[in-house]
Amino acid sequence: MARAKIALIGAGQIGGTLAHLAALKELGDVVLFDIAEGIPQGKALDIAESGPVDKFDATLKGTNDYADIAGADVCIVTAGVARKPGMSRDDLLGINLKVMKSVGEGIAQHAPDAFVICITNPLDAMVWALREFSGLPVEKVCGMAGVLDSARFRHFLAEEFEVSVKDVTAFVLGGHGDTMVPLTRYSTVAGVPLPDLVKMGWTSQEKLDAIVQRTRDGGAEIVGLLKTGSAFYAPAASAIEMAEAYLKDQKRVLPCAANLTGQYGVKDMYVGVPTVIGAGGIERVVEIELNKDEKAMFDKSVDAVKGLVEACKGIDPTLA
Ligand code: A3D
Repeated sequence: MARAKIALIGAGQIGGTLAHLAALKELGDVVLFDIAEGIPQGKALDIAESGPVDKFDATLKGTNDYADIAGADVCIVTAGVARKPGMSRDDLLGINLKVMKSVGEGIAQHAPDAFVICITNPLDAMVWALREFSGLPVEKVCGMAGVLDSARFRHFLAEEFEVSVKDVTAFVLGGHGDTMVPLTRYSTVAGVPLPDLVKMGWTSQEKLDAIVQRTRDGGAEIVGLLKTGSAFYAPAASAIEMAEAYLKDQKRVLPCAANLTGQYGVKDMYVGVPTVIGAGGIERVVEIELNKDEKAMFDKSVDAVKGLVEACKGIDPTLA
């Protein structure tokens, strides 16, 4: 069987890391696309030259021509601008919306059968716009945020409990922003929910609340440290997990920004929810029961996403 083809639209910090991970994991042949001349070509060649050392079989090609993504099985989109200190994700809306238009059209023309994972911020609005501009089926277009937000939550919890990250599961719902909803009730250490661990004296409610807040601010914490850009290792690893679930039909249960058709009382919007990812793309949205407080937090998050989508429609009338 021929190798899968993975197109990475945007060859910046995340794009380069995605290419490296995809090659190391032998997920398929990689095409790195960017408007910046030389960057995708240079990164592709550099990674290809690591192949003999790391012993992976994958070709890597850098390009400035959309025609080279033809027939891609997966497209991961990071094209656009990243945050600098003092900027919120929402500050990127206007400029990245224009980028989503050209990317959506490029994918529609050259890789209409691909599973598309958007990473560009502000995530929930950009994935919605990318779907609108590309016209691809909603189940084939999704956004990466929940896997990353949950990974951050899991990392902080594993540190607090001094246990392996492998035994910590975490649930984060809602938009990828300050209103995201880390669900402690559905987050566990080896199946034991966090509220029970508080009762068992493993941690205090105050410490748990602080971890929840640190998770919400996880992106800003990295931006504050790096000063020249935003996180890229963990975002890339998270999108690769989603791409692998699709390519290998793993039916993984992963949180991601998915188009809702009435689930959680939301229609025609992309919001972070648990999903099943397999060969059909987003095969299912998992609708869990939320208590009153969780529902209120989720609704607040949905309202924030709604505001951004309305702002997109104001900038590009073709979206209205
Ligand atoms: P960066 O290193 O700046 O790479 C972006 C790349 O996009 C650059 O190489 C640009 O040349 C390229 N580009 C710009 N316009 C176009 C275009 N029209 N077509 C093709 N390529 C273009 O950024 P990064 O890789 O660090 O981040 C990429 C995006 O991901 C940003 O919007 C970040 O805010 C976002 N991000 C999202 C998360 C989530 O969890 C959702 C996490 C971290 C970063």
